[in-house]
Amino acid sequence: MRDVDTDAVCELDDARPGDLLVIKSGGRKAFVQWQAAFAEVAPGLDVRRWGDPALDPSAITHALVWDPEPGALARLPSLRVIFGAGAGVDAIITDPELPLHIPLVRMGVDGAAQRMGEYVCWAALGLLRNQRRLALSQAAAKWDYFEPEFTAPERVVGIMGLGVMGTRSAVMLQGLGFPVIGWSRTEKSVPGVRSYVGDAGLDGFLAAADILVVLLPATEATRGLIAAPLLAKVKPGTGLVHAGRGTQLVVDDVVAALEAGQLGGAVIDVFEPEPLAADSPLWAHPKITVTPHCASLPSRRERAVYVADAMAAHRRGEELPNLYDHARGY
Ligand code: NDP
Ligand code: OXD
Repeated sequence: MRDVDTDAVCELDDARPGDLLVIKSGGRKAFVQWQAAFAEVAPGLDVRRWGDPALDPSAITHALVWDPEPGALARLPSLRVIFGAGAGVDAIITDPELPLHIPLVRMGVDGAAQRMGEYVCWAALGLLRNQRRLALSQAAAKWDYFEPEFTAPERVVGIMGLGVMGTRSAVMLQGLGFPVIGWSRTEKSVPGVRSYVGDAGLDGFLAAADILVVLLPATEATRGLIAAPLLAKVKPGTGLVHAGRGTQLVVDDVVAALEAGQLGGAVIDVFEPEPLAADSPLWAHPKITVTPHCASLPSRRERAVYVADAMAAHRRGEELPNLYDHARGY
């Protein structure tokens, strides 16, 4: 990942005349913020709203999108690069007509990993100190004195997905005193973090963790992974922090595991579908903290710098950063 300087203004001298970026991320209000961010960091760039009726589709060279309508990207004949508005691009790659020959860049802003690390540390400490119980007691004006059972050095955090988000979270958790282990598809060497690999390493990993943190991408292999068979293998009372994707979680199984005490508590940021329905039982569950897919949301300005910087590098013939790999699925 590139270490983006968010104070930088991109080099515009080499802006290719005719570059035109369309944006579909966050709706109309957000578009105004995107426009302001690009006007500041890349004032030479023509930035338009996705679906602008005045726009000739053949003029569009770049697209920055979260969830384009299926087939829409395939109808842009001059498109050179697709930028995902987030690190996870599952709402883009599910398009059956996605033009596979066009590079798809995942958002790789440095501040995103920092924010995710903060969220994971907050959630792990919240589970350690039973934050949900404290919040419910406060709401009921109840002086519910209890002593936390463990300190951070006594709880092993197991991170599922030791990529950009997982690695930074591991380092930050270690800073709080948590021992950390990780599970990934290929072996990793993060200082102090034992690496468990693939199917063969999963059971040992699950048996060693006291708090599970899910930071996996949405792929066929990870769909429905956090379900009864996996939850049967964790230690009784394990904490769950889920910030990967909602498709990975079988909600009924998680609730059953919480009720049986197999899980001690959960902090969940991502759901399928989003937003989480108002009548979902998860909202009021006494062992679940719900957050609205806000674990890591870098500012539009940071993301505008990243995109403009990548566009400038591409024009100079350099490689695009953080490319989505269609074979791997992330
Ligand atoms: P990376 O691609 O950097 O890392 C993904 C990690 O998952 C890698 O370590 C990879 O292993 C591992 N992995 C993938 N598939 C498997 C598998 N089948 N079995 C075991 N390990 C697997 O992604 P990021 O860290 O940038 O982001 C991860 C995900 O986090 C995103 O896809 C998104 O879903 C979610 N996210 C959520 C946010 C939020 O606000 N809630 C914000 C940002 C991201 P290997 O390295 O060996 O290939
Ligand atoms: C995500 C993101 O992928 O916000 O969830 O980056």
